[in-house]
Amino acid sequence: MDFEERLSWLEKEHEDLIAKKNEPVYVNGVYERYVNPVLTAAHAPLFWRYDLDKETNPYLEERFGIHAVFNSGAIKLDGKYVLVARVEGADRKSFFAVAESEDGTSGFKFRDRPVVMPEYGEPATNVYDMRLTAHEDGWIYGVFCVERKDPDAPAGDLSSAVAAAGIARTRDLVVWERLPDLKAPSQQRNVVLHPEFVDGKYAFYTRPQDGFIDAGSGGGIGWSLVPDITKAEVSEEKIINLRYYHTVKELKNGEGPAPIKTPQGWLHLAHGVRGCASGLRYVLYLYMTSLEDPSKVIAEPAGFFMAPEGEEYIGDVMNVLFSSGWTVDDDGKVFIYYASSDTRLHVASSTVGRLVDYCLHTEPDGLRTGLTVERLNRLIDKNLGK
Ligand code: BGC
Ligand code: BMA
Repeated sequence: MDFEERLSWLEKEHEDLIAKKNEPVYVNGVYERYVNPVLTAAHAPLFWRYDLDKETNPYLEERFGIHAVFNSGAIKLDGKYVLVARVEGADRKSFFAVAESEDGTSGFKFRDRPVVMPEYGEPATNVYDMRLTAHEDGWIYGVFCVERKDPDAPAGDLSSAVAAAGIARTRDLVVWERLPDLKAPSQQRNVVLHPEFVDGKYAFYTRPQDGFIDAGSGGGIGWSLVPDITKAEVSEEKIINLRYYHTVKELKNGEGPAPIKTPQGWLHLAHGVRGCASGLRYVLYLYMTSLEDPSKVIAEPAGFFMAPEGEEYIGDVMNVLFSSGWTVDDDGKVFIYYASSDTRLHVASSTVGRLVDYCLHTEPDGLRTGLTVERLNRLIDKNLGK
């Protein structure tokens, strides 16, 4: 293929990919997965990946490798479904890029340029997993993980890193004002801003951890009130959603996107991690907290809500589902944007009513097998009669 032929082939492939319709698959009544991913590396514009000048790139070779598009923040803005995706280059560095769609399940198209995130302090080695919160103060906040090399790592240790929560705010997802990183007594990942003031303060979901990977004594998802977001500091931190032995969140857990307010309570999507022979397994689970006290758990169904299936198992980091974004429409329709195996981004649909019903009417984990069998028998008794 000569330059022109190859270019029109590339353009056609890219257009077809973006124009692809998406269809829901009805299975368990709680949510529908859609058949096609909504964003992949191949969705990146050609002008991000190729030098399109025949003079300087006669073979039309890729000049900038895009490796993966995954964990995205999500928001409904001016009637559109807008994602702030984690885009990872072939060089393993990730950055943020905004993609928009009219219907929320197909046609996601990246804006021409990635987000230029201002630095705070020591420039970050990597940034990822932005959670968007439309706060009642009028700003849209993006809270994300900022990773820097551990300055205290012994010579030769090239993996030790320090994770902290970066905070930025915007009105349009174009211009970002970077605020100081969240000051905390421990490393932090999966920090999320609650959408409302609580006792007149900003409220953060935190995830204290002993080291860069280990949640260790961190206990679970934390909660911390912060009077001034321009000098955010975790002073008191209480654990509101704990990890337990022999559950889907034995090793680690973390808040997903900012919770959704419902008449019955705050609806939360989170991830749980357990260790197994093949490494870490990440699944998604739901829980609810009280409207009067958003730090008080009022419901948590047993086990996972979504776990990897089919091609979702396979990718750069296998056996991972991760979500940092969902949207709610005025009619209660919910789109859950979840990534599989740190490689691609998918969507599932549900409604606030169905998700709340799932939370309030699926029994909690009794934490031992005997109670699981009792729980199953209660359902069988109801269906078959005693
Ligand atoms: C990766 C993240 C991962 C974290 C902990 C980072 O370097 O970019 O995707 O969650 O390490 O494993
Ligand atoms: C993490 C997250 C994600 C990632 C996951 C699996 O700790 O913060 O970025 O999806 O690990 O690699």
